Amino acid sequence: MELNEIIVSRAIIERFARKFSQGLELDVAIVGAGPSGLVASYYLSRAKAKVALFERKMSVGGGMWGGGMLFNEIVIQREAKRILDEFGISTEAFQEGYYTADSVEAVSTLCAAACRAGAKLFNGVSVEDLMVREEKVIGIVINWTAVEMASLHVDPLAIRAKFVVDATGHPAEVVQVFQRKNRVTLKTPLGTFQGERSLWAEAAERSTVENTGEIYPGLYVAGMAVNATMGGYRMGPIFGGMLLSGEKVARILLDRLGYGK
Ligand code: 48F
Repeated sequence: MELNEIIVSRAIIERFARKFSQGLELDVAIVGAGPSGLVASYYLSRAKAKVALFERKMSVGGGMWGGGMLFNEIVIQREAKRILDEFGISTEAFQEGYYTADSVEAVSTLCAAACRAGAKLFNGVSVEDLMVREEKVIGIVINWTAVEMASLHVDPLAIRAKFVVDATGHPAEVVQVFQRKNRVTLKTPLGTFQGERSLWAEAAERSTVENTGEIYPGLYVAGMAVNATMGGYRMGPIFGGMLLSGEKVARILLDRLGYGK
């Protein structure tokens, strides 16, 4: 077979354009492809919701690759083991209620499952703002991370979504930019972005799941962004709460979208 470089270029351009233009109007736009975003996108896509994930970095997985302090093993508590089982990720019992998993196997399997379920993943794309109408979030504003890094003055593009999920982890970047620009009242204890507290694994794992949900009409939080937004604690390298939070936000949104009814 004789290779033609222009066909290679055209194939990339046309296929990407098709994928991108099909993603301009979504049921759910998820910002951040860490564990909570990946899990949420898997459950939503599996139920046939139209979902895309937008990830600033080239690689997905967020803080999961590095386990704890670059020791690439993660810990999951009993309550979340069933999720790893469902994805077919191997776990090993450590002691009563505690399980470990290889972080590379965990991230790569979550990602493959989300893509195969139909989630579209746009890496190297940063969400810099939200699209609003009156008192509701109706989409996201995106640009290439390369544009952001080079501080180029390039206008972004907009994606419409029935629901937006901030799964950006510790910075809860989407919630923060939204509040800064619009001075809105959020569904937090003080109505504003609270910021995360220091390490308390047990309390943090509980509250990250409990408080997963809508923070403003159309805008949801999942994963560590929940605790950052609500003033919860950080949990360190235990990942059950991230998986359960991703599952919970998917369940809430499927209900709101009317899937499975
Ligand atoms: O931080 P991250 O893994 O979020 P998570 O799903 O999980 C948190 C844990 O990794 C860990 C923890 C629990 O053990 O505390 O930190 O809550 O993944 C967040 C992803 O969002 C991307 C970022 O690059 C990362 O991969 N991200 C952040 N801001 C943006 C973004 C943005 N504005 N646009 C696109 N992606």
